[in-house]
Amino acid sequence: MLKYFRTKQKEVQSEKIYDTQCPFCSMQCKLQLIEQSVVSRKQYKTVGKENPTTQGRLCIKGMNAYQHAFNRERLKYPLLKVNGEFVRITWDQALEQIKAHFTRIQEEDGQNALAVYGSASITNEEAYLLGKFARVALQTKYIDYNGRLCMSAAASAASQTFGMDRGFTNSLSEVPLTRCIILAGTNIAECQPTMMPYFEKAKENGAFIIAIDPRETATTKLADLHLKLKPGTDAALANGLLKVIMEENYLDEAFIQDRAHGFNEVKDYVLSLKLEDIEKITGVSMDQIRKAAIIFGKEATGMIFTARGVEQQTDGSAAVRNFLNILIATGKLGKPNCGYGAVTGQGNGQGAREHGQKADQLPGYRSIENEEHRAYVANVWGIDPDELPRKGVSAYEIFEKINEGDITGMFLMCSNPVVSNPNAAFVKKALQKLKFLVAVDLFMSETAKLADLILPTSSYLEDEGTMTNVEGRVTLREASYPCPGEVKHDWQIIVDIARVLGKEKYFSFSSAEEIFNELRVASRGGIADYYGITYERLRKEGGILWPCPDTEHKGTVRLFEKSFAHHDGKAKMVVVTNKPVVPKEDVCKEFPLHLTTGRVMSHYLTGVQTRRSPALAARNFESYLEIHPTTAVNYLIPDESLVKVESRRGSIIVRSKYSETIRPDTVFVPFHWADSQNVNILVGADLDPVCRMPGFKLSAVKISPLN
Ligand SMILES: Nc1nc2c(c(=O)[nH]1)N[C@H]1C(S)=C(S)[C@@H](COP(=O)(O)OP(=O)(O)OC[C@H]3O[C@@H](n4cnc5c(=O)[nH]c(N)nc54)[C@H](O)[C@@H]3O)O[C@H]1N2
Ligand SMILES: Nc1nc2c(c(=O)[nH]1)N[C@H]1C(S)=C(S)[C@@H](COP(=O)(O)OP(=O)(O)OC[C@H]3O[C@@H](n4cnc5c(=O)[nH]c(N)nc54)[C@H](O)[C@@H]3O)O[C@H]1N2
Ligand code: SF4
Ligand SMILES: [Mo]
Repeated sequence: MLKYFRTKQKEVQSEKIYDTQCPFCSMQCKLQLIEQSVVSRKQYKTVGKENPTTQGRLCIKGMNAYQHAFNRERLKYPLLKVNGEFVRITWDQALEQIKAHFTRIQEEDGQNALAVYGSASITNEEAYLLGKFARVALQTKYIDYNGRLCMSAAASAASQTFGMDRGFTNSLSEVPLTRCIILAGTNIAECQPTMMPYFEKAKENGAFIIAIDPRETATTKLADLHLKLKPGTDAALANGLLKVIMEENYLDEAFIQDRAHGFNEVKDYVLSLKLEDIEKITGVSMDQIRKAAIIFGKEATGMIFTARGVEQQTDGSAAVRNFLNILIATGKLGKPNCGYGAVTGQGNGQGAREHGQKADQLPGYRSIENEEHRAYVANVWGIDPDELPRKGVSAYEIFEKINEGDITGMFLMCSNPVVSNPNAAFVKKALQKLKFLVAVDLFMSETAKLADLILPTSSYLEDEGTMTNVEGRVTLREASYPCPGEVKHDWQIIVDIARVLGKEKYFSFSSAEEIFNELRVASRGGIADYYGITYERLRKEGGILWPCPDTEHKGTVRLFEKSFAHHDGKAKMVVVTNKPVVPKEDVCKEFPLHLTTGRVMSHYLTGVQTRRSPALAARNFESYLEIHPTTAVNYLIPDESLVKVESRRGSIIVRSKYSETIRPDTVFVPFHWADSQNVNILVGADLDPVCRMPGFKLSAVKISPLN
């Protein structure tokens, strides 16, 4: 053994350590990549690093994230499509192509014929710069980003109810101390695994946990009570909970009186409902609804967490608001161990929704339709407010505009919309109509394949910048690994394009930190105020919770202790009816089953990265249909066999996977696979009327065995 150890050590000729953060979810676990040179090759190890949010923990995705970053398929040079084939070109040629095509498109089809499609997986600096690029360099109103498909329902609900949207009102450190927790449509165990210990601790401390999910998951297993609702009925279920809370008088009258508007209207509506009807709508028994409501109402402290199960619905924003109604009615906000958490998804799902990638938004969570906000940002940018475009349309609607011929060119950064958007076959067709599509990616994704020009970019190992994590904590992702080939950082690419378009003076940045310093000023005085945060402080303090208005300010741990963020300081309750404004696709004779979609632990989003990580890909190498055995037998579908799943939009083929714990009227397919396994071919194009979120979590389908 000793001998073996010695030889092993001898083999390692040198070792380098690189600090960074995991590229995947909103936990933003800090990690170190250890690169060892051995005789003939390099070997890698990943270790977690202490930080206030994840305390050095990592999940399997973080541990294996180096595998895709070093994958041979990483794009290393700009690629231009010539006669249907991609050929390598230089950066100068690529920039010339962009200049020629973007200029021609805007001359031929108008200023707004160019669209920008961004992402919440890029840094704050890049998200900020991309928004500025659309408005100042391209002067187009059409910009939106993949966070529209992710955080828009929770964001609009919190903005409307509280007057501001920071995903968590409290820091995670309070979770273990709360007495009752509702986990609604969130699968933390698979999607934010390093957050689980906070909930496990709460349970150890005696908290009662209620999970709301149509399936049993590793998360619902932690719960004391699992409300296995019919997909898409969360708003009605929340009405049921509210009704019991009101009837059993667990209301915090003083809090309602002092801190909120709209209670009486909510009360009148909720008391007019019958619990029997809610049982019918949701499929959750009256006993269970009562039990959940009474425990949540009775306990002195409580927290509610929602994620995409509740939010990715055509009434997602209303459903979230109804859960917020419960918190207000019971006074469980603005005090220790009480609060709300929208469990943010992507690595920078929080920061990327604050600094101007959204169609209607300017940096610091300012509004592009507010004259004061326009004037402030225009001044920071050194332009006339009248030059700032007005608001554009949401992510999916951009593809509708392309289809209609209003948009003819696109700059796409860090997203794979032909796999991630609803009505995927339509999205693919629309993209093929573009005169010029530029995709900036690490890999030849399914969408990059459709591009005219692909620009290679750097990964989390190489690209430094800030990321705002699930708590609203701004963190500095150090990154110093050398870029492969001719790869450039996303921010450098934006700066270079702005230069060839003659807008150099607005984009004269030579480091991420310089961009951040401008972002600080642009966000100053806004809702998401980052002014007091500096790289130096982030290095020293390990992360700062916004708002942080000046450099002496410690950051804000708990929100709404004295007042909410609306002008009068009060929260706004709202009546959420059992019947949504946009009717949902219901099951019928032809399409008799509810389909819902989501994630598995080992893959990330459209899988472009994790399908290229051998250790992760090996855990789930293909998609599947989770189905109750009784349902499967009805449709003559054996376990582990190929199934055709069809909706009104199209069909896919996936393998069956029996599960005794899913609702028999519901099937589940993850969305990490493309082509014939792309579940978004089945999902419809209806959007939430308020926030324009698609209904990813509910479609009507039929299934048949593939003989
Ligand atoms: N492993 C992994 N982790 C990830 C990601 C990933 O792709 N893979 N993605 C990251 C991103 S961007 C995001 S947004 C988050 C997403 O994190 P989550 O929202 O937690 O993940 P999902 O699996 O989409 O959905 C959560 C749960 O909602 C349930 N659900 C489905 N329909 C309904 C419904 O109508 N009502 C209710 N109450 N529940 C329902 C599903 O069964 C599922 O268990 O995860 C982040 N973390
Ligand atoms: N059916 C269904 N569909 C869904 C969902 C669902 O639950 N069900 N969830 C939705 C949600 S919550 C989300 S967040 C979306 C996400 O969906 P997408 O926006 O498509 O996200 P990704 O699959 O992460 O695509 C990111 C692309 O950018 C590349 N990339 C990675 N890092 C970088 C970088 O630093 N810079 C650049 N330029 N490129 C990079 C990756 O290789 C990949 O090709 O999907 C949505 N779609
Ligand atoms: S995927 Fe999320 S929980 Fe896992 S290591 Fe990465 S950031 Fe941490
Ligand atoms: Mo997401």
